[in-house]
Order: sequence, then C-alpha cells, then structure tokens
Amino acid sequence: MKERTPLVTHIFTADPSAHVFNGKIYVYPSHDIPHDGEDNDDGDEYRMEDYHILSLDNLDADCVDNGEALHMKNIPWVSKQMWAPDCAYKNGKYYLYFPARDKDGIFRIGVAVSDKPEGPFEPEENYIEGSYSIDPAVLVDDDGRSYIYYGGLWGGQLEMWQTGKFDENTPRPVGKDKALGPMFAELNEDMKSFKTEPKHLEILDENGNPLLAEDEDRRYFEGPWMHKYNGLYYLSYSTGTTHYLVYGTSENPDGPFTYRGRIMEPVIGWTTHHSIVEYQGKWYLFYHDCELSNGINHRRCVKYTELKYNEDGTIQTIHPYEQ
Ligand code: FUB
Repeated sequence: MKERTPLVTHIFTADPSAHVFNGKIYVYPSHDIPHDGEDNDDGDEYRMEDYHILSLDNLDADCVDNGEALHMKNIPWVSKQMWAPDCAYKNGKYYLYFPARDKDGIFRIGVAVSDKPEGPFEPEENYIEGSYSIDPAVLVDDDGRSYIYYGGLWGGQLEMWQTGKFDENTPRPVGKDKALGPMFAELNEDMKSFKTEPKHLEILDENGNPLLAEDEDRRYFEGPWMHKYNGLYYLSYSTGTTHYLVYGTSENPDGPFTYRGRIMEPVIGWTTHHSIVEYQGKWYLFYHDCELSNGINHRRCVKYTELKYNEDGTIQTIHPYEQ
C-alpha cells in the first residue's frame, strides 16, 4: 500500500483509528455517504450509517474492506450520524466505540463487542451511561487500565454540556475564556462503563497557562488520540477551524498536557482527523483528506504516512503534499 494514497477507493472513508492486532494493521474509519446536501457548522453533511473495518496484512499488501461490521439499524438507541469510531482489545474481546445521535438528537457514545477485530460487532442496548459528544479514542495502558478520550466542539456538542446538563443555548467559550479540553474517563474492567466521573483535560501553554479559546492554532477542537512514546503520554487532536493536527504531552494519562507542536499541516477538506500507531518498529500517522472527491468535505479518503520523532521526543511536522 503506497503512502499518502487512499487506502480504498470503492467507498469514502474518514476518521481512521489504526491498531495492530495479531500482527496485522486494522483501521476503524467512518464510512462517508455521498449526497448533494449542503455543508453547515453542525456537520449535518456527515450522514454515516455504518462501519466497514479495513485491514492490511502488512504495509506492502493491498487494503482489504472486511464488509459491514455494524449498522445503525441494529442499534436501538441510535437515530443518525455514526461518526468517528475507535476499537480496543481487552481480555479476548474487541470493543468498538462509536458516537451517534440518540433519539433526541444528542450525541452519545456507544460500545459494540466482537470476538474478531474486523467484527461483526454486537451493540449494547444503550449508550455508555453518562456519555455525550463525539470522537471516542481508547487507550489500554501497559498496566491494563483503560482510558477513554472524547469530545468535539460545534456539531460535536461539547460546549452544550458546560453546565453538566445538555443545553443548546450554552454560550461557547470565546476570546480570553479558557478553551474546553477533551473529556477523559477511566473505563471499568467490562470496557462498557465509566469507572470515573468524566472530566475535561487541561492543555497548557509553555508557561503553564491553560490554552485560551481565541488560540485557535493550538486549542482543542475534536478528534483526540492517545499514544505512548518512551513512557510519555501524547494527546493529539484537531484544531478544527484552523485545520491542524497538534499534540501535547504529559507524564500522566489524565494530564495536565503541555502543548508541544504541530503534527500535520492542513489537508484538502475542512476536517482533519488522525491516529498514530507503531508497526514493526516504525511509527505511522493515519489520516484523511478529500483528494478522492476533489475537495467535497463529506467524501473523504483514509491515507497513512510515516511519522518521525526527534531525539527530544518532539514530532516532526508532516506536510501532507510534499514528500
Ligand atoms: O466524521 C464526522 C466528524 O468529522 C468527526 O467526528 C470529526 O472528528 C470530523 O472528522
């Protein structure tokens, strides 16, 4: 599979969460549905209904589409918009985490379980109690504890929960207001429920001050990912309105994180969303852009490229269209 080319072209794919399971690379993407509707700030153009899991036997192999792994018609609580998923392995089972709108139009996070990394996945009857917003990413840490990171601004509804209850009229943080960090919770051993009360993560600047809402080049917007490199926790995410992939690091899975830099410059298309995975001693960034559709925001394609660290643990910035 050539770097920086679409993994598959027969369907539109986005939001790739890549993992190595049983020596193979599995990619858990969103499945974009083409239509002619308008874009808006709520992301109504992202009308996904199901998930197809992709896999690569190795990086020289062609990418395989393993077919439909989960469809919203089989999930009792879902009304629409099956957005960016992730998968985690624990105690012999694979857990697919996914956001979708419930019957009241509120984004929640669900779980579905399988014996195989490619599914099919059996959904739980209801969403994770206490969950809201979008873009779950799960880290099973070296000591076996599992953590979930999630949340997205604007259409992802994160600002609407600032009072602890869903309120569409809650003002968004602006200007010198502290920016909202992504949500964090530890998962129970069952991988289907929160063990700790979800909380916002702190992302600090070089002086130890929280990033501000006006700092759109660095503040959190959506698409969190967590990986560990040399024992340090790397929280990476999209800055949304400014279209960067950026990261911060911490000694702890729940921060505070210090902003460290940019992972990737903007891609073709409004959204940018990624994952980072180690495979056979090298590190790779999986991401999407809209090259396959010549720039139509909701018709995206998943790609990968190598990611390199400097000696001091910082990540070298990737320019997606320069080799
Ligand atoms: O794919 C729908 C949404 O677009 C995702 O949840 C966001 O991260 C953005 O990629």
